[in-house]
Amino acid sequence: MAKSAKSKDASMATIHDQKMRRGSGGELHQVAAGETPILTTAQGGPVADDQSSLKIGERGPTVLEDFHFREKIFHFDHERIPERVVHARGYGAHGYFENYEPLAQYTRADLFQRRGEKTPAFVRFSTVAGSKGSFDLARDVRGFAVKIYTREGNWDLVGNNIPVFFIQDAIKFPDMVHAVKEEPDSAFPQAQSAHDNFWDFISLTPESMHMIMWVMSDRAIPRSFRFMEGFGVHTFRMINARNESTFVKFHWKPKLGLQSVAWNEAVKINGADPDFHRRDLWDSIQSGAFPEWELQVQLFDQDFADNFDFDVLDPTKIIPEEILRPIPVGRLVLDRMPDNFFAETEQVAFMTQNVPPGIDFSNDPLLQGRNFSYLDTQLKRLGSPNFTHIPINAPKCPFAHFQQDGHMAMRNPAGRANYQPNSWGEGPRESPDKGFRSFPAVESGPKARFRAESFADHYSQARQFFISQTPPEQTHIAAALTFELSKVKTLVIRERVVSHLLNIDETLASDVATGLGLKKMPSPADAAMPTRQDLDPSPALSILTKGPKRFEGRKLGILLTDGFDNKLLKALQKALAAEKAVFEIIAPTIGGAKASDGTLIEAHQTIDGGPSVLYDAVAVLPSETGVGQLLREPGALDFVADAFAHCKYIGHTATAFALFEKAGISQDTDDGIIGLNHPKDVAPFIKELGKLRVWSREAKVELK
Ligand code: HDE
Repeated sequence: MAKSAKSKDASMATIHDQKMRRGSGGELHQVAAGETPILTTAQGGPVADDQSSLKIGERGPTVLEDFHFREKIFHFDHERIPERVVHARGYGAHGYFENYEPLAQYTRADLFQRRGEKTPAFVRFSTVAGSKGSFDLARDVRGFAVKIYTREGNWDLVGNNIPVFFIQDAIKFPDMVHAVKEEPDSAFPQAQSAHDNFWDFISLTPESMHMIMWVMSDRAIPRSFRFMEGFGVHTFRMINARNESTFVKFHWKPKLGLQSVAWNEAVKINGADPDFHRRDLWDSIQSGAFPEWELQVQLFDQDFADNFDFDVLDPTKIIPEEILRPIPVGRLVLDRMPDNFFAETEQVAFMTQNVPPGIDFSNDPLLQGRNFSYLDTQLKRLGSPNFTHIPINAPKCPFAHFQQDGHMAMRNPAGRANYQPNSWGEGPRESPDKGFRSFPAVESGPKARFRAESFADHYSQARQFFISQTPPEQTHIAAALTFELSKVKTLVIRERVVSHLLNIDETLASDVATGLGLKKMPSPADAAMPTRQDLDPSPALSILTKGPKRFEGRKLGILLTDGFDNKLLKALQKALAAEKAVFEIIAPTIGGAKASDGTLIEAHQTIDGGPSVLYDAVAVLPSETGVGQLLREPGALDFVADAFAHCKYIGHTATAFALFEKAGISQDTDDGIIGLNHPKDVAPFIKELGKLRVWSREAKVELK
């Protein structure tokens, strides 16, 4: 009693010399100088006792009068808002977009007018199918949604890490999403497309075949958000001050190159660290290694559109970069994590229809449908038409309108006039000059439910994607299809998918059919149009040809035991720092390992907590005696066996041989197993690491 009375007195005494601190939601907390802030109710009333509810007698009933208890529980009961119908699991960060050169020739959008100008931005990356608490490394498309707070309002470029989509018309979206989500009767599988409903829908939807090639490729299991491309997908328009339109496709190119993981690795990462992608973004931004992407645009006119092989309004098609070179126009840098996940990342509301003057839509039927859906979904999720009052969604430029009232209205316009025109000389008026004007495209035609004839080719670009991949990437696509279809229980669905693959690539179809143990090859699916065989491979579609060549931004896992060579470790750490790469020490105990010179190095992970799937490459540096301990640890055997099977570079001391032998690894398999016995061995090892994987090992992996 005496104690709480004292703290209350203190709050009253210092009420005049408070420092005010603004929380992430914008509210003011009272912080008495040099003192812990006082806990209050949401009404600001100071709380004396937050440990026990108000009762009649020590063992008596709780009373309704306890307003602090009731407010606290009431608020807790209402903490959840509906998760996003799709893209529920996501992670966001703040940053900025920096414009390279004025783009006035193509667009009047203000953010593109001045060289070197920085505009604040917020990005949310996501998976599509899983719920909010699902794991990060699902085989799935990744959302890449960018909100740029321009001086002319927010521009949301709500893209994905894959430049095409499953369907051609928004009216199919609910079917597509229902099919991929957990099945409605059993409520599983979670965050996985490997089930009957998904493949049933796909096998009956030939327009999805190009997208299927992408989601069965390694693009769908990225190593990090930092190493993915982003795409606006649809054709948009840029409109200049003379009201001239140029078609545009938007691309985000990661500065550190593209990188994905192996499927077997992804499955294990999900167990070892379900937050693998979140943690990666958090760690890199917190350590000052700010992720960066270049914005590139493919610009084209009506003439190009009319002569291109496919319809530029069809979101299941790309324009290969070799045909139309993307032009760099700026860069996006992420340099700050949100103060609060819920306030910012969960409540951020992206909307495709948020475009500034100078950016406009095309008639892509998917984009047109999205422009309805995103506004609608915000009302459901955020519960009020005033969701733009939430700081993360509010424009950062001046804004003025006559919208008023509604739930949670934070900022009603002041003054008498709440309409216009008015005679009071108050309030904003529209500006024909500065305001958004839609491009006056001329449209005509009968009213009907159309699917354009020009959208009918479903296989040619699927084939082009497949033949553009390197052999290991092609193997991964076949393996992914085999894996997914092996989870499909209905034989006819498996056969139907193979019948589509026959229209894409015969070898792919026969590899999958063999993998599935199909008794006989089905006939090719009926195709609205024959598959074109004359499209050239597009090397830009391969991840491996866009690799980083450097180890920058990557992580080495260093497995140590007592008695390790500290000089070697120091040389390794120095070289990694020079490469701007990071490392973690893995040791039998979290207390660390003692070097032969007596130095104690703390561990970041124990062997079970830091399996090699969490690292881009590994170094195994046990001492002569320490290796004996590793031989008894199943986790240590998995550490090296997985690193080997996942084609990673493995640096090692000669003392590690015994471990390799027990794990069934033959050291002379390839050049990716590199001796690290002396500090001078470090430089060549680090140089090799830039290649990231020895994919040629994949065919040879044989764990004895
Ligand atoms: Fe979305 N999508 N989508 N989508 N989408 C949503 O909006 C929708 C599509 C994408 O991090 C929803 O706020 C329709 C393509 C991202 O908050 C919803 C169609 C692309 C995000 C919605 C599509 C995307 C969403 C759910 C078919 C890549 C997450 C919650 C016409 C270009 C944004 C929400 C974030 C989210 C509708 C197809 C990207 C329901 C109707 C194609 C990155 O409004």
